[in-house]
Order: sequence, then structure tokens, then C-alpha cells
Amino acid sequence: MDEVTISRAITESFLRDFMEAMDADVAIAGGGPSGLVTAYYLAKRGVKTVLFERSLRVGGGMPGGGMMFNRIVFQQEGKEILDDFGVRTKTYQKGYYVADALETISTLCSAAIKAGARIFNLMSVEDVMVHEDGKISGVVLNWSAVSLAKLHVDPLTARSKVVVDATGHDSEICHMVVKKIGKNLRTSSGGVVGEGPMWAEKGEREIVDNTVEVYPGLIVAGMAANAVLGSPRMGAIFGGMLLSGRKAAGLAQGMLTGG
Ligand code: 48F
Repeated sequence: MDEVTISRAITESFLRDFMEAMDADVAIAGGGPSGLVTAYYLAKRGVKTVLFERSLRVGGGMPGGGMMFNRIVFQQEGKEILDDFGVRTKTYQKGYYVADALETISTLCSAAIKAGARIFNLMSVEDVMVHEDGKISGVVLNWSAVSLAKLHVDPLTARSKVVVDATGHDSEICHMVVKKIGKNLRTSSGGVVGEGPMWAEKGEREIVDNTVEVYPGLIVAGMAANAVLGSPRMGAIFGGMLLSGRKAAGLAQGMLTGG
């Protein structure tokens, strides 16, 4: 085995994919459960989809389960999506289904990639692109290690017709939009309203309604949807994340086809 051939194989294969990713239909920021589910449903429908995840690993808050007990809970509607993915669940009591957090997240990730989504870990979305029409037209990218090391390195960009903010509690993309463009989000205040305290029932109920095009070209999904629109957090119940990801994929597809 030749070391340089190994190195060239990695570099060439990665760069080919990265070059392709620079012009996508949909760019997703965040590879937690909502972002991965969005990526899966879009890619499965033939939409050119790319996802950027800041961390070394995908999964966001899912692998940690509840307080590091790596089990997660789903309600009936969430379980039905898990069934689609082939993730096994155990009934705890009527309406409460338990899944292994690692089986769930690895299955979602695998399914998204196999469906054709391109996923790049260790890359952060640090800004959005906006041109004369005022619409979000792509994302600004840098290696996560650059900001960790506080290095002054200029970013690269990826153009996309739709951007999805699936960055979780921090709702980073929406914050960037407010900081750069002002309080123009489609929320009660025009800004990021901020998530409410824990209320599982309400948080799960509202997350799908909160999954909207919150600014031209920008959809908010998952926990970010509740944080931006002002609904409660819900803890280690994850059905809403999957339902929100599925809705975000449908919205994005509608925006691409002008529907
Ligand atoms: O936090 P996260 O899992 O978001 P989610 O998909 O799911 C929320 C649940 O995990 C949990 C919950 C359930 O009750 O409330 O919190 O809405 O995943 C968000 C991912 O986005 C990445 C971050 O590393 C995490 O993996 N991320 C955050 N900011 C950026 C980013 C960024 N600027 N660029 C790229 N990735």
C-alpha cells in the first residue's frame, strides 16, 4: 500500500464532493436529528442537498439522550417516522416509545447519506450570503477548527436556493440574519423570540407549526424553530425533531418548485 495514493484518494474524493456541494438546491446548517431528517427526505426526492455540521460527529443532542442516559423517547407520530427508517423502539407504556439514541442517530445519518445527501462535518456556517433581492442565497463556511483556534482565516461559500437553520437551541443562522439584516424575521418581534422553559407537551405540539420559512430563502427546523418562534423546550423526547425535519423538507421542496 502506498501512503501517497491513500492521501490522494482522500483528497481527490473529498474535493470532488465539496466542489459539488458549492452549488446546491438546499444547504442545511446543523447535523442534529432535525437536520439529518430534512436532508434524508430531500435527498430521497432527488433534491441536491448538502449539510454542514460544526462538530467532529453528527447527532447534536441526540447521542446524549436524557442526562447522558443514551435512550430517547418518542410519541406515536414520531415512532411512525422511526418505523420508516427501520429504527427499533420498545413500548414503555401507551404513547411512550423508547429508542436507543445511538441506533437512532447512526441510522438517520446513514439513511441521509445513502439517499444522496452530502454531509460535511467539522465545518461551521459562519454567515449567510444575501444579494440584491434580499433573499438568503447561500452559506459562508469555515473549518470549525479555525474559530476554535481563533485564527483569522477568510471563509469559502456555498450557493443554495434554500437554507435550513437546524442549529438547535442556539438558532445560529437566524441570529446571524438578525444581526446582519435587522429584525426582519417572520416572528412576533421580528427577531429571535427565544425558547421558553421546559414544557414537553406544548413544545412538541408547537414545533411543527413553528417550522416555517422564517425569512425569504431561510427555513427554521427542529429546536431552532421553537427557539426562534418562542415555544418551550421539551427535553429528551424527539418525535417533534423528526416531524419538524420532515416538514422542513416538504417546505424546501415547495420553495424550489415555486409551490
Ligand atoms: O442541537 P441539535 O441536536 O438540534 P435539533 O436537530 O435537535 C434538538 C435536540 O437534539 C435537543 C432537543 C430535543 O428535545 O431539544 O436539543 O434541533 O443539533 C444541532 C447541530 O447543529 C450544529 C451543532 O454542532 C449540532 O450538531 N451547529 C450549530 N451551529 C452550527 C452548527 C453552525 N453555525 N454551523 C454548522 N453546524
